[in-house]
Amino acid sequence: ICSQCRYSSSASTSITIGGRTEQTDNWTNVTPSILSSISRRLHLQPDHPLAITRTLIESRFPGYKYHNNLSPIVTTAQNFDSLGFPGDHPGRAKSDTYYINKDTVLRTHTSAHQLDTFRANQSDGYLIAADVYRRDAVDRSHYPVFHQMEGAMTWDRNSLPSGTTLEQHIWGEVDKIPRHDVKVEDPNPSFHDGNPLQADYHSEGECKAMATHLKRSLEDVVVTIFNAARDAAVRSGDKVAIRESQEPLKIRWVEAYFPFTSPSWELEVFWQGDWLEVLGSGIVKQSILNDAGVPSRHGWAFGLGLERIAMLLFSIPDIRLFWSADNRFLSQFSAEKKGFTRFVPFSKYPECPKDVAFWLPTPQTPSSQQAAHETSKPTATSSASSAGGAEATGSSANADATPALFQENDLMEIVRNEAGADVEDVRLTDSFTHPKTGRQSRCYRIVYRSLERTLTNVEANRMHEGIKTKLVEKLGVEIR
Ligand code: FA5
Ligand code: MG
Repeated sequence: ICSQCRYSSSASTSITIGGRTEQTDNWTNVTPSILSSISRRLHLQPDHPLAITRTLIESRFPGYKYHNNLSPIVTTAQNFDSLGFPGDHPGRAKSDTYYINKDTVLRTHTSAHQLDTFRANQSDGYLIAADVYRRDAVDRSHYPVFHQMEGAMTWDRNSLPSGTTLEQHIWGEVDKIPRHDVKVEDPNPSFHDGNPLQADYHSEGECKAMATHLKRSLEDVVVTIFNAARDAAVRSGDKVAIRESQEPLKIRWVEAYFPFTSPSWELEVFWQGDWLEVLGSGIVKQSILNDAGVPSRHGWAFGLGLERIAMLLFSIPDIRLFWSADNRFLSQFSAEKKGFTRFVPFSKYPECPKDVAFWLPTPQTPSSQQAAHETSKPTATSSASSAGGAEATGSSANADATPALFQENDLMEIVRNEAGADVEDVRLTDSFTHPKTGRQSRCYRIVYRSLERTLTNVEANRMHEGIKTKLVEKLGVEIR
């Protein structure tokens, strides 16, 4: 039984989380370690890098209302239906989302609160910072719990300053956003058939004005973060860091798709030689504002990954570090410090890679399939599979013709349960089908490395054996 949440995986039919009791059923797939993250509230710990990042972003949206205390336990209606996710969207699958029961999930994104926040109609603009939960890959930029900041701005067509149209009013607001001398690529048309204007509700001019207000607001955030990171590099005196920080900032808008915005875009930043996606955004679907009882409001929304931004800002190399209770990590950050500091890695402990190869269970009878994976789902493709809408999950064993009964995320979950933060990376290294028997084989490389100490080979072996045992027990694979 987990002391944090009084969760017992065996006979119990309910879970108590923070004083709230929820029934469990055959959809339940939350684990004690996931539930124990709920009480951490990293984005609210004053000197934590995620809280410092949150505060910096909030400072670029003066006058917005900030919500930082919303419960992560939401209904499937809030997380999916209210946002127009179709019933068969892969993000709803048990392999991607943590279910408490059939109707209750740990939010997979802060957009779960959009409808309620619009309905409360307390302000034109709002920000929501919160922990979100996704069954996902294991590597240095993915963790099953991370933090998002949602932002939205809407304007009420019925209460504009007299004598101005909605379009004129928004362009006036655009002029108030600080402009920066930075290279922004934005090659796509504002809208087109694949990413259409909501022509029943907005004119082209209104859509362009809202889109420009959205893009300028977020460019301002990214530039602010980069300037802070640059100052930190200079202050650190580290020559390599200083040289890297002098590279001109490059950002670009790429087209995206979300069920709850149209048109939609993602913002990417060129960082350490590659384009890094930092947020998704778009013009709010009018159906949501109508359902929220504010049909005369129109506007935009975005959702960004706070860890991604904090990793840029502080040069934090591994997402697991945010969860560290080690003082060598925590003591490096302070909300009081004037300016930001670069993270100085306290040590790099040796890695310990180990492979596990196995045969996938052969799809025989429907009942054996049922045992391995209780709900069938459309096989996730590597893009558009995540619960938020569009974050690609990278190399996924499910992208090929793998039978639905082996879900790569189930393996990831077993690794996390057995080895927790001592695993840095899990990667598919080999995959083949036996020419005669047709059986499918997979080989994964699991890299064990603690951020806080040197793991002994005996310890790594123990974790590895534990993982193998659970793979056989829970997924029905046969170790090769
Ligand atoms: C969403 O979650 C949408 N709700 C964003 C949105 C809001 C769009 C409002 C439109 C309007 P996405 O799944 O792409 O989208 O996630 C948003 C951001 O969260 C990503 O750009 C990335 O920065 C971050 N993110 C996604 N998955 C992870 C992860 N596993 N670990 C860390 N950060 C992640
Ligand atoms: Mg995305």
